[in-house]
Amino acid sequence: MPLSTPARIVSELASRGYNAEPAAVTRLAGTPEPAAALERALETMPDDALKLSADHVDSVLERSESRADARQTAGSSTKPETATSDTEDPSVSTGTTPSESKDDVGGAPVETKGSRDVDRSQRAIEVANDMTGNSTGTGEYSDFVHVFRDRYEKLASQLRGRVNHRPTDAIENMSGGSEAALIGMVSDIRSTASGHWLVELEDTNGTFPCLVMKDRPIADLVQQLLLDEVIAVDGTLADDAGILFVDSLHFPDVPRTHSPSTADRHVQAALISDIHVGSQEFMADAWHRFTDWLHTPEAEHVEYLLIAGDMVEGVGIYPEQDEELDIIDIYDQYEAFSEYLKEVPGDMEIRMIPGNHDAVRLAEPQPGFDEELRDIMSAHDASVHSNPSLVTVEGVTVLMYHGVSLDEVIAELPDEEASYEEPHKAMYQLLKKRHVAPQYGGHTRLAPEDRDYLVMEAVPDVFHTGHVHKLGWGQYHNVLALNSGCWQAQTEFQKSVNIDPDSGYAPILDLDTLEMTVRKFT
Ligand code: D5M
Ligand code: FE
Ligand code: ZN
Repeated sequence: MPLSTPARIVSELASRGYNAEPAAVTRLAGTPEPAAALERALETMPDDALKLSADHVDSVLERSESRADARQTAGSSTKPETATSDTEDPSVSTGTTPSESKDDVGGAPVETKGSRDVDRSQRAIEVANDMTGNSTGTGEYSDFVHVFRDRYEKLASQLRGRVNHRPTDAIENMSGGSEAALIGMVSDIRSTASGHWLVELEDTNGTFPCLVMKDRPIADLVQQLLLDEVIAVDGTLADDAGILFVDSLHFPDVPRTHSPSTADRHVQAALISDIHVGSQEFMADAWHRFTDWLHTPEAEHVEYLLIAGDMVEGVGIYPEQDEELDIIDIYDQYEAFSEYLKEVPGDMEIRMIPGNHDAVRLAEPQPGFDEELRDIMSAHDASVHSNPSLVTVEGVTVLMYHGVSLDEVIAELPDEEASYEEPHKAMYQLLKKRHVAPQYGGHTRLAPEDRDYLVMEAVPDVFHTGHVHKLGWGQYHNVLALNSGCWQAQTEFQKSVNIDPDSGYAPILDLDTLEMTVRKFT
């Protein structure tokens, strides 16, 4: 049996009575000859090991790599493709640690301003999924039913090709012991007295209980589940057909074949967020250095500025926030923000979305600002779209989302899947679930609209978030996930919970190659 896919590897291991860490499976799937690698891994597995670990697979692959190297007489070494997908290091040029080019243009002479030589006629920008001005929801129960149904339909259509599913009510009438698959929204996750997982799935016809045995490799996938996300499962019905024993579990996910689009010319975009003007911790000096740099010839290809929310500090966002306010009136904060925006070269195209500190409703999707605020910020002619929005810049589709759900993903999932230190990994989870804020009822508030604007219907080329004030980026199935840091120094709250923000960085994206560099302005 060719072991080309992780699912096959998992079932091969299971048929021989082995468990494996998911990362071990992805490593094996990424080798040129997974079947041989699997054999070697099992042969050399320590007798007392209960589970095939990624480390063990790595050691096996390294041994075969050094053998391959020894055989090689010349040429570059052929590093086996051990790392794949979820655990992959970013393939962007600069790796996970930003290549910090310390800015040296602080106090750049004013005459550098206007030195940019740009041809605006080549620009192209399109926006989709912007619900500003189209809010229809009234928050009635029926609206929630409607929006969840839309979520289900959209995500189920992405899963349909992968399982031969039946609606829950049809499964109830199937005979015991038969194979069955269903697609549903996760409505409950519980562990049973014996440590197995009971996952209840809901579709438009009803709910059905699904049991994931604790000793199956897919049990690890249960740790990655969030309530209200849509998944597919495949398995065997119990004798009384009252429960499904799950053999495989599928996420809507981004296809590995996704091939990102790029711009036709050398042009760049700065992707930032969380400016927090109005806070005592807003780093005005770093901002001045950034905008001064934008006026230099070195930055002449940076023609776009995308801001993923929290333009101002806002008022009444968190308890005792007012003690750290520099500007106490929300409109004054936007007036000040508008002044800071004017420092950005006038020829740059600016697109922004609101965040949880901005003066729009908190529930997502958040519409772009109202007329009054747009008016205040009109000096630079910046456009505001809803949170989230799909902004396509010269062919490159950037999904802009502020990122409030990241707090929840980080709180709920195991550290290796999502942490504040590696915020991009939490973003991978959202890409896998094809939804920017799957779990309803926690931090993330949801405003029901006529459809679920938070579903990722299209696969973006770049996923841009902020909110957690940490800088991190990486590639997930060829999608560049970037969380862009902030322009606010550590607040009292962050001090109290040990959050060390990444402040004053500007990630710069080459739209023609999708390579990223990060510039530091502190
Ligand atoms: O969020 C910045 C980050 O800090 C984000 O991860 C939430 C967290 N944060 C900040 N202040 C608080 C309080 N008071 N309670 C809980 N979590 C908090 P931002 O949206 O910029 O405030
Ligand atoms: Fe913020
Ligand atoms: Zn925020």
